[in-house]
Amino acid sequence: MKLQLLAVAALTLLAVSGVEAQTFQVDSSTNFSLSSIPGSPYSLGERLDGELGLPFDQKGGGIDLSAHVTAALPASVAFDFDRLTFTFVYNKPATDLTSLTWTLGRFSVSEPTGLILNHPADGSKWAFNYGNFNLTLVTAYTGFVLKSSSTLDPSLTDLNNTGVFASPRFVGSVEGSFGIFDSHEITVSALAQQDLNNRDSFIKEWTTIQDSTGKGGALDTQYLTLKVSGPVIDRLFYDVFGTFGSGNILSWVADSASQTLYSYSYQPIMSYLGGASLTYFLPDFFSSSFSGRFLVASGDADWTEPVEGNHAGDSNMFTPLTSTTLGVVFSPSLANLAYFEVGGSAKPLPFLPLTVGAKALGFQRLVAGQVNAPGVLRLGPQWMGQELDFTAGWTPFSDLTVTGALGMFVPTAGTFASGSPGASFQYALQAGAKLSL
Ligand SMILES: [Ca+2]
Repeated sequence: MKLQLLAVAALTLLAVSGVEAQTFQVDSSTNFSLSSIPGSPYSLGERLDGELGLPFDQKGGGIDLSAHVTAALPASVAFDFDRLTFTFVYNKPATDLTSLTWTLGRFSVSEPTGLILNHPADGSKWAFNYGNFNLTLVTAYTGFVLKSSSTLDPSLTDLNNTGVFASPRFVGSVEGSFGIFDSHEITVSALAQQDLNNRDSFIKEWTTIQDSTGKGGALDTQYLTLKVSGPVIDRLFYDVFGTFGSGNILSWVADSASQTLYSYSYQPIMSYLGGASLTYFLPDFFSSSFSGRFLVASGDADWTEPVEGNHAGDSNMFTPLTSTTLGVVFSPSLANLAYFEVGGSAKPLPFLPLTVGAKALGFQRLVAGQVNAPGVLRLGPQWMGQELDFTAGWTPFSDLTVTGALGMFVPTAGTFASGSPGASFQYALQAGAKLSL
């Protein structure tokens, strides 16, 4: 499929070259990080991002291509397309319809929160613009993305995937957004994903002996999200959302008909994710901004493992499809978690293109039980710890940005095994440079 797309791209390139101005851009990013155990002790990476844009017309139609090559220590090299799309724009195709945009190829699939799914996939996207109302339909497949550039990790099958390609999942979404009271926006989204991994690789339902080889089950999930955002007063903006998560998950649950009194069966998922944020901009005071954010992801006290751990009844653990970075050091999955964040950023010197920021973070389990973060004990305290993060970004030239981040995490006693490295203090240091070539 990729070869065919490339052939079509090459032909179209010949056909349209000269019609509109094409764009070409290459960025080089170098990143270094150093952190205490249980993170990875150090990493050094170089990434080249290439972008090519070939417009068909002045309405926004055209070919968009972006691809990356990465080389990193500890040793790894990878290449993949992040985006390869053909976009067709039709203005006023019907009465009331301002424009219709059809995108075909590889693009990033996401949802209104950006916290549940953020992943490249191949498929098609229809965007209907009715002026004050926008409707987007997406159908896409993740199984042509290379494993090296995939962050899909909701199931044991995904985590243990040693193949060349990412876990094959079919993703479908419908999203509608409209404006009310001038500047507020309401977004409603329904997202569903179907696990297309080989059924033979799963543990068979009603198996009565617990698996010890790392196998799992099919994980199909759906997410219904309502999000509202807009201004509270001048320069103060809010954002509130709620997601209901459903689906089916293979669970090791009590079964009186089983000789072992337990067996595997698929149980329904009933979960939620909620969030709210406030951001206040003070452009006259060192170009500063201040923000607070709260996220809450449902948990399930009977889960025995961090992934596919349901042990009784429904699964109430929220199950995101891709992971989200919270703290520079500590970044548990959005499952059984209450997350608090306050911070601010400013340009301290008016004559210097330097932005500095600081954030205080707090992490709490919602219910006593399993969370999904390396090394965190299932029976540890509810309040897992707090973190302080400092960031800096400096743009000495328009095509060079230098960034730095330092994070310090103080776990509550008992969150990690007593005496283990990082049980009382963890840190991470990151430095990066991005150059547009
Ligand atoms: Ca349960």
